[in-house]
Amino acid sequence: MSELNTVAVKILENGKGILAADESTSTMTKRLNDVGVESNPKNRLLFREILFSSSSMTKCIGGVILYDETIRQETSKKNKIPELISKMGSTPGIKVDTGAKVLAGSPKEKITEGLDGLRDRLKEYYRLGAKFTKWRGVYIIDENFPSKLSIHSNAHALARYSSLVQECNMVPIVEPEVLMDGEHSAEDCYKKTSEVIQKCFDELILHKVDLTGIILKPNMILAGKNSKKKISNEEVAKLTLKCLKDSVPPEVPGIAFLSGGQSEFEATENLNLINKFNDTNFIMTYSYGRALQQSALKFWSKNIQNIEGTQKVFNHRAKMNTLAAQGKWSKDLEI
Ligand code: 5MM
Repeated sequence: MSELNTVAVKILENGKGILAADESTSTMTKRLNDVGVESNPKNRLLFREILFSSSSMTKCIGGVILYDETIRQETSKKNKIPELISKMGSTPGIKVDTGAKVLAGSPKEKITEGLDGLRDRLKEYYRLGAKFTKWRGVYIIDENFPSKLSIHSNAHALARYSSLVQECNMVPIVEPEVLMDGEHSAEDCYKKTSEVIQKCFDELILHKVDLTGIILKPNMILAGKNSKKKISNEEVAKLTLKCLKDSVPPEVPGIAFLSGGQSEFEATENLNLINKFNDTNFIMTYSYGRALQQSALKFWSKNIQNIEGTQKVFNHRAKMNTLAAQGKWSKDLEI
């Protein structure tokens, strides 16, 4: 197997998952302001360093996605952040897109930017210690959306990004996120997500991306946030598996779901059921941002010097998700 496949599998194997700590400064500012903490480089680093030095980094978190600001920061003990992550037994990664902007030609939709100058930025991130990268395309669901234009242009960007990343010896995380916002049914989410993922793979193949050396980061198949027709967690798991079985080529080693606005509990429960029913060869695990950090952030905001207490809350969430990634989680393990 290729070197990239070895890296991808190491990040995802044995129930390990990914901590998505790649919030851009504006998103992180919103998260911190929501819990009453001032957003400045020192506080952003403080919270993240607490997570990156917790014991679950060794046992549960196979990889951490960083943001440009964080990969350049030093810890309180003067270690580089990627060094801390590697020392804890995990793998440092980096978000390399520069955000989703209005899509010309379909202004209600977004296209992710960041291809200009990417080859040089990748070389720098590699030197800084990154072993994998992330790029997120976003899609909305409505009667006429996602449009063909959005599906095509985002898939094209994800494929161009992926081939540049592999050229630079890193594993690309391919993240096509079909958003949960709206009133759509789970059936709509299933149809649109399948179309989006299939188009991504058409483009990845066209761009000669080695599919054994990527990680797919999709949404689960869920009814829209404001849908009147909710489905059970079992149905979520079964529809998600059906969608991925039919759309993802078998060479892909692993799938790491985003949480997409689900509660921490829901994201864990759904992942657990997906793994209980998993009849594929894909590793199915997590790459959660909000669903791994919410409780820890809330706890930390009450006393930002309480490192141990915050780590305990984070370790619990990471452990629950690592159990779910093996289909071994149950409700009574929650505290
Ligand atoms: C951690 O949040 C990332 C988004 O940051 P920006 O919007 O500020 O660029 C995001 O890409 C994240 O990695 C995924 O959406 C998964 O996060 P969730 O919270 O959906 O699990």
